[in-house]
Amino acid sequence: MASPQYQPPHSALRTIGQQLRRRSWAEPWKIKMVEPIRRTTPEQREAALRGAGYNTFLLRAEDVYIDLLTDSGTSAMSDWQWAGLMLGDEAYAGSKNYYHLEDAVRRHYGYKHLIPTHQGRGAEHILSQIMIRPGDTVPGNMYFTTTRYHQEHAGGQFVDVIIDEAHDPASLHPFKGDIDLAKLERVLTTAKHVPYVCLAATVNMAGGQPISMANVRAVRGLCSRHGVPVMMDATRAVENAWFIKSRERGYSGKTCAEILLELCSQTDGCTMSGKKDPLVNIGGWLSLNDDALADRARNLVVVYEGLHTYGGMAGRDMEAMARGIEESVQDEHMQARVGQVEYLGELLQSEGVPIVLPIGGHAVYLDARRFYPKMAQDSFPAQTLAAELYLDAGVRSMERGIVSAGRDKATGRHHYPRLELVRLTIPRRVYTQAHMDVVAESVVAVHARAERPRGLRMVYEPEQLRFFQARFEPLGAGGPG
Ligand code: P71
Repeated sequence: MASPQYQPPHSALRTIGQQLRRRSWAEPWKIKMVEPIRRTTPEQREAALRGAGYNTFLLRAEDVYIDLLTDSGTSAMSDWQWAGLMLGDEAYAGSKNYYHLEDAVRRHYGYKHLIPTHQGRGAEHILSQIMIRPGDTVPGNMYFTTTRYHQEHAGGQFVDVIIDEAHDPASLHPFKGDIDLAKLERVLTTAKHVPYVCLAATVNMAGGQPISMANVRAVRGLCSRHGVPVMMDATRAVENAWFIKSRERGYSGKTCAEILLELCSQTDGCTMSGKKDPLVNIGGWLSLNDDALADRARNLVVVYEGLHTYGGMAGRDMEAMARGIEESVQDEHMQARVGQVEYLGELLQSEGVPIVLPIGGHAVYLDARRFYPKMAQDSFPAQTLAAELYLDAGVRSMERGIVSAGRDKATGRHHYPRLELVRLTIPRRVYTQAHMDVVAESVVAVHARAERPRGLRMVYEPEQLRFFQARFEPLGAGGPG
């Protein structure tokens, strides 16, 4: 566990007034069912980490105490969603649950066509296959691993057009997800062919940072002048809507649901991982407004996912997602969800832990470069930090740095991203404030002994999306383990 002299700072630091204000952020639910978790000993964690090749993806979940690997598919469903599971119609074709989902997507996201998929990357695959031709350029506000993979797999080349502030973990820009319009215009005027602009809301790899409505409108205007469609990665668009509501002039009086519809109205379609905002454990979809494109997507979905009225999901999964969408757009839910992430971030910030600012929507990102300023990037500082965190108290996090960035396809050399981060990702409706306090304690303890680890070397590297299965060994004495 964390060092004994450390005291959680929040009670001492917050005035009573601030604490009272916190009360209005209490979760709009109570807990009906619990899932036991267990603490482990340092020896057990050391053995588990060694067995996992110092890669948190390769740990057994039962060896983890507090699991902040991802917010993907880890949400707790409501009783209304669980009741919906019992109403699953498992007909092969035309299940009523598909129509419920279609209705929920149309009402809250506003797109005309719904093509269900097993999860987000299924939608990315189909969108990339129907729109990208070899030699195309696809601009986007920072890459995401699976998104870029499918764009490249279809023969396209991803170009990052996010504002420079997004690459600076200390910049306080309120909308670090924004697209740099000059960068985008340059791509639109010089590239041979741009099939669409990929617009993520929020931007995961930048730290869960939102894009502003003003920027989305400007991107829309620019793309329309060039005749290029805009496709949104809407995986966390409701969280993005919450940030627009709380930060952008003119939006405080609108609901998240209204803002979400406005956001989507500026785009021509979306890919969606239902495992995030929509509060389910599996599922996704592709939405399109164009009839002909939607037909092509439906032709492909039957090859890779399943019939166009289930796309890899069971009827019950679609019902749970339709209901999850309804719950996810409620302001009270979003306030508690983003508020919990902010709570953890503020605890860490008050203890001088280097994190990405502003605090993001789904996670707090630790800045591994500032944890380990002397460690070379090819000794994998963020991977090392994730390993150290697991060793300290059994908290599982995810590397989002050089390992995730992979290698340049042409040169075979590592991509060297400016951001070398570890993500503490908060599942929705799963952990309490006390869990967040324990996590903060552990991070502070690891930060206090930051001079110890020497880094890691990669001893096994998979060809695709290497971060999932790569294995490491500690470098020299004092490394993790
Ligand atoms: C996350 C995930 C899940 C993940 C994916 C790849 C590596 C590690 C973890 C998935 C996303 C996402 C965005 C913005 C598309 C997907 C793919 N995120 N866009 O953050 O965040 O969706 O997992 O349902 O296929 O842990 P999928």
